[in-house]
Amino acid sequence: MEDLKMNYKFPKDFWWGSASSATQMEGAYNKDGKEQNIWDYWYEIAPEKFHNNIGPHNTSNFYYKYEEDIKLMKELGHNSFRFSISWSRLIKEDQSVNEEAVKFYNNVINTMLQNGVEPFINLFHFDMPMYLQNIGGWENREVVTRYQNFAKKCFELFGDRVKKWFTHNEPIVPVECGYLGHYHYPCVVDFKRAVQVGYHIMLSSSLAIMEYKKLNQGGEIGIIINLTPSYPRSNSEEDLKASNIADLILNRSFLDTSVLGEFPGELIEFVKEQNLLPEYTKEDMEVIKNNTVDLLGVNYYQPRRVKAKESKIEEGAPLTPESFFDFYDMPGKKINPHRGWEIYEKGIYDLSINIRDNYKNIHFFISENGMGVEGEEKFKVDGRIEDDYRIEFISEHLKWANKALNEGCNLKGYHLWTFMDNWSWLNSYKNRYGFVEIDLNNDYKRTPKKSAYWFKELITNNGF
Ligand code: BGP
Repeated sequence: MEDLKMNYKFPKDFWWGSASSATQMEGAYNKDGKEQNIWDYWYEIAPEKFHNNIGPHNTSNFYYKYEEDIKLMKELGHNSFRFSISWSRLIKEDQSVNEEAVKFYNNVINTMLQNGVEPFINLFHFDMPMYLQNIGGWENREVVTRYQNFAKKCFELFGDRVKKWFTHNEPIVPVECGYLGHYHYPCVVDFKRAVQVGYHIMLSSSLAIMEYKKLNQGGEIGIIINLTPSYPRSNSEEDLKASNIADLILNRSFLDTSVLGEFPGELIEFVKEQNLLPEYTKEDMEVIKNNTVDLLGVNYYQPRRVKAKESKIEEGAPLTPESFFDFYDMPGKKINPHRGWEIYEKGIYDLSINIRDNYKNIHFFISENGMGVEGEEKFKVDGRIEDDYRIEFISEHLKWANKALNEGCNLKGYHLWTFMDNWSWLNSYKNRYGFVEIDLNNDYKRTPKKSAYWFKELITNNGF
């Protein structure tokens, strides 16, 4: 790839670190009062859905090993780490607070602060408590209120020390995977229900922001969105239109709402035309308008290459966003062969410029970016994984991030997905993403990979 320049310097106070989520790393799925979430339940009824039948019960055990892990973060030079609070661990079905969970999260937060690793906390990372899914999950307005209460409780319990909060991780995922595809429970394909879910998630985000502001705790609150810049195949009217719809549904429905406080007018038109309008109230729309985010986390993995609809829609097939556009295979594109995702480093620059120019130049950070690799053991030399491909992946993305920074983008940090290899939705341990290897056959022993030391050096120099 084009070498943009030789030295890449980042600001002194740049946030360097990594991200993970409760279900993917905690373990102790049924210990100390934790109740079931949709993942625990789904694994119970359909273990064959999960790669090698490994479910969320087999994670890296951060619940028991957090001290060791946080010390390792410090050793590796990280100044921040994002994790999520498990709703079904903290709040019981009878709505009381689980004191064991409070103790655990307090210990984690305090240990992080003692080690100079700033906690960034996210409230929802795909893990709906089963007792709430049973009453309709995000389709039910009551669940939005229950989330609002959960968020408020988290701020009250931990907000004296935690100054970076996020309401959701990738709000589109429960919509797209749970209600437009078969990837997440409840595996429904119904565009209208999906729109209701998306609307309620965005409303819940604004209500959490409202609660946070009332408490005046002196921190910041945002949301984490996975932006997938949408590139049309050509400049033909049809391709441009298709790419615009993809962008509208997949990016702007979440980005505009969070930062600007309104659903894009075009999206509302589209939803009305297709008879997909969700149930909403004027009061709730006011809440969305008045409670926008202070900062943004952007997860960036891959772009979307879009063309006008060419494939036939099967008779009787349900309406989905993909009824309105097709994806196309761009010749010569770079691919991560393990995960099948396109690698397009410049996407990070394009999305940054978009935020600078169209979203109030709000401050944001890259909250996830990473490379999942299958069979990493084969890159082991003298007991350590020599993941030069990951070093290249990170540095190529950082070059473009650096260019964005130099052109006035308000970029504050970079977090890799993820700190240590973790369990993933459906794919379990198929693709490894971490700076640190987890040995599943040896009590989840942690061993830093080559990239961990390279990243440490980068942090020490604030550049490379
Ligand atoms: C993001 C999620 C993470 C993580 C990552 C990698 O979308 O926020 O939870 O899993 O993607 O994806 P995967 O694990 O599916 O390869």
